[in-house]
Amino acid sequence: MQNEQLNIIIAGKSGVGKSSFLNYLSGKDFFKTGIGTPVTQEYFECVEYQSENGVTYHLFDTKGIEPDTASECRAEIIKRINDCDRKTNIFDWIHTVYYCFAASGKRIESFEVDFIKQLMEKASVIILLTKKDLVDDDVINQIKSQIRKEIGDKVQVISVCSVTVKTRKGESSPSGRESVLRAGFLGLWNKIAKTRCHKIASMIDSPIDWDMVQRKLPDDEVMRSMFPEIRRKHERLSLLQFLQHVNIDNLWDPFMFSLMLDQCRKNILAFDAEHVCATNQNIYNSVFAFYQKLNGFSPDIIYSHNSKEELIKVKHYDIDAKINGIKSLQEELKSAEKEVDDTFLFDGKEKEVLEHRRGQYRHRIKDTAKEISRLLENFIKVYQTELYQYGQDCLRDDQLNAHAGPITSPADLTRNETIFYRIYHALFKAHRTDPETLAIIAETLGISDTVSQNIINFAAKEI
Ligand SMILES: Nc1nc2c(ncn2[C@@H]2O[C@H](COP(=O)(O)OP(=O)(O)OP(=O)(O)O)[C@@H](O)[C@H]2O)c(=O)[nH]1
Ligand SMILES: [Mg+2]
Repeated sequence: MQNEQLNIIIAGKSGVGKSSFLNYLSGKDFFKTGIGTPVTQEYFECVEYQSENGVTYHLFDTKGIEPDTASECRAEIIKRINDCDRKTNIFDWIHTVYYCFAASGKRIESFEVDFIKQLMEKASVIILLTKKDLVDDDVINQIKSQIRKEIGDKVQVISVCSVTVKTRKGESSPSGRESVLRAGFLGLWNKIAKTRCHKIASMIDSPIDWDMVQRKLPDDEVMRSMFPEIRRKHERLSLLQFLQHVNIDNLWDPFMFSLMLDQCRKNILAFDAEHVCATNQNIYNSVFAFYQKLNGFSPDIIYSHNSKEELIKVKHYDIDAKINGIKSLQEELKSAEKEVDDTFLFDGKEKEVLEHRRGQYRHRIKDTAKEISRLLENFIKVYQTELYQYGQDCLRDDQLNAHAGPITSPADLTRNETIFYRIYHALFKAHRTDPETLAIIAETLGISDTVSQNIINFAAKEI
């Protein structure tokens, strides 16, 4: 993949520290910041940041959201995401939205919760608790549990401090940047996971080729005059939706349905499940190579093959056998139609038979379409679970390796890492830093060898 870049929008109420955070993240004093009246007045002013590992970040600042401007802000941000996501290159999409709450602020308001939920459908959202230097850990934990309750536990929450200022707790120093940069990967992954399933399913359940239908129209004046209306009405339906749900005029049924079934048959026969799975694997490889570039280590992913099995079931669906069954019903239908046409004085029995045949015919078509849809739905469900799991694996690795690189500030440590760091200090004072004991403590706290070594190195430098 070329042009590897992550595009990120930051949003949140005015004064929560959006611009300050982007300045801290990019290491440039690019955005104006300040207190009092809203500072940032434009949407999507952009700063570019190149990380040491060669990943480009496009960071878009936005105007603060307030209750009275919430709908304008929402519309602007959602529109930008939609516009970018239409591009073919995945690296042009908007991958992540950082939504900021000030840890020192008042409670989270309901208009913000609604907005975040809406954003979560469009991009992956990371919640930043800004100004963490102004509050104690208890407050951070309280806000985190409020977020979990109101927004759900799938959203990542990272607390950050973006500036160096004197506070009543002493001098604050910026922290949280590494975790935020690292979390950017998940936005990219979630986007791919979301779109890829549907793209594969659409190889079978494709849009209807209406031009082809038009070309094949029989030389029948009534049919030709009615065609534009039928097309207009069903233009947006997919093949399987059409086959399952549409009741068109009697005259059209066999003609329309057999053309649609034929398209479906072609799609299934042309569908190369093995090739699709190999392509998936290539996509995983390149995305996880990107992950490695971003994080400095490969994610430890155990691939499953359940979705492949589901795809092979779709491929093995014997559509020809189904179509042959339907064809013989079509013959019966034709002869029932002829019967009605030929009967000059009928007592209604012929019509009854015709209706019955028609019902059978439609029923069989719908059943076939339902079976194929069910196979596809199963595939999508299994595939989404798999992709979600891979994302979770990456997240787990991130947490495990959170400080696989050098540590710059104790404020960056997680809860258990802080415990380890404090125990190390205490043991050091008592001259009891025996490696075996330390290894046991690290393991008990779920801290990897690399990370514990980094903490020890950092603590040793301090002492
Ligand atoms: N103590 C502390 N102050 C911060 C932090 N981040 C930002 N601030 C201060 O908060 C004030 C507002 O910061 P901005 O970055 O301008 O906030 P904003 O969200 O961009 O605000 P608008 O542009 O008005 O929407 C500034 O005075 C910053 O110095 C932080 O982490 N800790
Ligand atoms: Mg601003």
